[in-house]
Amino acid sequence: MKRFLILWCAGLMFASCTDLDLEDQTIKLIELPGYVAFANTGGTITPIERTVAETSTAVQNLRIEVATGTLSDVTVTYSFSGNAAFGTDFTVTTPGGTATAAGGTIVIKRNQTPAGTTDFDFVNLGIHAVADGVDDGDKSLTITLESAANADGKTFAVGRGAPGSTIYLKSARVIFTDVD
Ligand SMILES: [Ca+2]
Ligand SMILES: [Ca+2]
Repeated sequence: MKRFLILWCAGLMFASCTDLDLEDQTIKLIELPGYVAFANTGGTITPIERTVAETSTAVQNLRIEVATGTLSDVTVTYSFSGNAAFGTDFTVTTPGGTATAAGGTIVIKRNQTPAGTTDFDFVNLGIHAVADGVDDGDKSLTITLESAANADGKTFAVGRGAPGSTIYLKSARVIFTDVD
């Protein structure tokens, strides 16, 4: 009987020692309220604006970031507007996402943290100018962040600012100057 009791106690200790599931111990992992926005590196202008010759081969990388970081990948939905035509005046690189003439999606992977920071996760939306050989005038493209949610179902505000006040860094504008 004594041996049985010792074994029973040992079993109980084993069970409690291996119960390291944080949720069961009423410790909940939650994410801080966050937002997804364009990074405004080195400037104060909002919306971000870039001007590029339509013959330029330099990729315009527009950084989209989650300033608070994220516990899972964030899918960001964006739209295009303006008179620059997708495929004719520009193309885009959207890691993990899609692109059509109306816009698409791009994915901010978890743990894409720039050097010197601790919480940021980000992705670059690459804008490529297209040389068309046609006198078509300057063209304007506005990329607007529409919504964002991570793989855990958490939604993020788009743009920076309190609801009801000015929302910053929700859109970016690229001007393609005609060279023909
Ligand atoms: Ca053009
Ligand atoms: Ca042209």
